[in-house]
Amino acid sequence: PSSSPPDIPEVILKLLQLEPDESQVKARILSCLQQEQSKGRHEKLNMFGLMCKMADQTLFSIVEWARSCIYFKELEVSDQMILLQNCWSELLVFDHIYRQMQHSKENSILLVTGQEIEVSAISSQAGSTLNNLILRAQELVIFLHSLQVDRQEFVCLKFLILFSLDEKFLENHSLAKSAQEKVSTALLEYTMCHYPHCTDKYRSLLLRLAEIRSISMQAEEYLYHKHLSGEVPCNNLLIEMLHAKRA
Ligand code: DR9
Repeated sequence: PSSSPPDIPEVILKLLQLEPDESQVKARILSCLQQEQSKGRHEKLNMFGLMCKMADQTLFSIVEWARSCIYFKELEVSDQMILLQNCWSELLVFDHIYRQMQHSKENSILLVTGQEIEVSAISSQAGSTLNNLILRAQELVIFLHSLQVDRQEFVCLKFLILFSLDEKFLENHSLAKSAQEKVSTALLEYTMCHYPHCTDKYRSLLLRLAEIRSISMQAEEYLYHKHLSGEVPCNNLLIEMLHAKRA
């Protein structure tokens, strides 16, 4: 019937199904952080250390999502590693940004744990690099809000970030290439069909990926600096990923 909403491409429906349940992720990470806090007194983490653990656990969830992801799960583990090493920090930044879009408050940020932090509190406690990072992310959130990015588009962008590396760096060129093409085409189709008044939405969305990349590079630099000054707790997946990239 003409009143039913236009179809969503099959591949986007598959990606939507693979989305982890935010409340489950939140519960898992909260209990993980609580365990951390109940350890012996001298092992207790400060605020920064806890935030690192939180980001670390968020990254575990992202890796788990990727491993279940269409196309990605068909790759050899070696290709999977190459893709994840390329984009892990972008996926973290993107996850942060999408959470802020749902939170929809300009003056505070929402953490995966459900904790809300006032931007003014960050301005007073954080140094210039971290402040700048948070502000750049907030600006991107405002822009994406104005573009009215929806969940369908969000899952496509996340997938395109995962496959953003040139296929020449992978064993399985053809799979990576067809994965990129399939989802780009679906995203283009979807935006044209559902936002016909917003003619350039597809291009505007893809152009923002460069800003996410740039924010994630600055975040890696910040984290590496914190690591060198001994502030990041040990056994940290974030630091392992940083080293893998630099190796
Ligand atoms: C590598 C890619 C990682 C991207 C991770 C994106 C998800 C991170 C989610 C949220 C970030 C939470 C920020 C909370 C701020 C808590 C309150 C605060 O301001 O604490 C200050 C404290 C120390 O600040 P500082 O490092 O600037 O040092 C100040 C100096 O001592 C005096 O000049 O900062 C923190 O506790 C920050 C914890 C962040 C740990 C997470 C590691 C992730 C790495 C980079 C985060 C960049 C955020 C990017 C946002 C898009």
